[in-house]
Amino acid sequence: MSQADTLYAKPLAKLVDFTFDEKVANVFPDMINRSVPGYANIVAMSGILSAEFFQKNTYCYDLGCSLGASSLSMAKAISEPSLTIIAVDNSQAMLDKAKALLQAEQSALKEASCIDFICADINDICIRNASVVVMNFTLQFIAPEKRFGLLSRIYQGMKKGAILILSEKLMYDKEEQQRLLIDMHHFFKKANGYSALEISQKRQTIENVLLPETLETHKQRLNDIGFKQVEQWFQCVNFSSLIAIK
Ligand code: GEK
Repeated sequence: MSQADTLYAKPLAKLVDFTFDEKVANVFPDMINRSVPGYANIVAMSGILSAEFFQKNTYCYDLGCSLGASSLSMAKAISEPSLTIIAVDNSQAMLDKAKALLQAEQSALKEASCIDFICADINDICIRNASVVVMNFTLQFIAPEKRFGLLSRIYQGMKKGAILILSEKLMYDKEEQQRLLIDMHHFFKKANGYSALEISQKRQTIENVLLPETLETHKQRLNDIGFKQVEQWFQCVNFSSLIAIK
């Protein structure tokens, strides 16, 4: 049901900014697995960590859920009958595809029945009574000036001892470090079958939309907001994941 990502395989007359539309939703699993080093590890670990930190009678959130991979990982890992996972995305195309994939995968349907898919901007939703908040590769698409406010609202909605799993593409202040890590990311994409044209066209369409920050910026902001402990637990090339405990 999910197709190979060939969206940038042919020369495009006009390169428009990347959006999470139906065309992207149709190829998304292939696109993210071939583009994000370590993606599968992060999704799997999101489930493992959520099972350990989940508190009874609280909610789990998956912010920028796309096709629900992280939600499903949590749903499979947390064995709690009262579990509700609130999975939010502002792309209706993504949510339609997420539901269609779950319908097709009958084996996952029962586990996924605890997932409430909500179409909304994560800047506008109320986060409450949360023991697990997962934000895998979504903050990077939020306007930088809104990031502190959004993370503060998430923090306010979390229980004591709750966790935020924050996964992001990183950038580096030092030019030579930045250049090497970008090159290494492109080597990864090339090894996964993307042509030089595909890599170049995708880079041009996404560079105004996906705005990465440094590891230090992420850690400092989470500390400033008040998280008790902030740890980087994973990095593969320039893609990383942090855990922040309230
Ligand atoms: C996964 N977490 O598979 N409000 C809600 N959703 C948003 C917003 C917003 N303001 N901005 C972007 N999105 C997923 C992968 S993809 C990462 C996350 C990527 C959504 C957007 O529609 C898309 O589905 C998702 O965030 C980012 O574990 O494609 O690199």
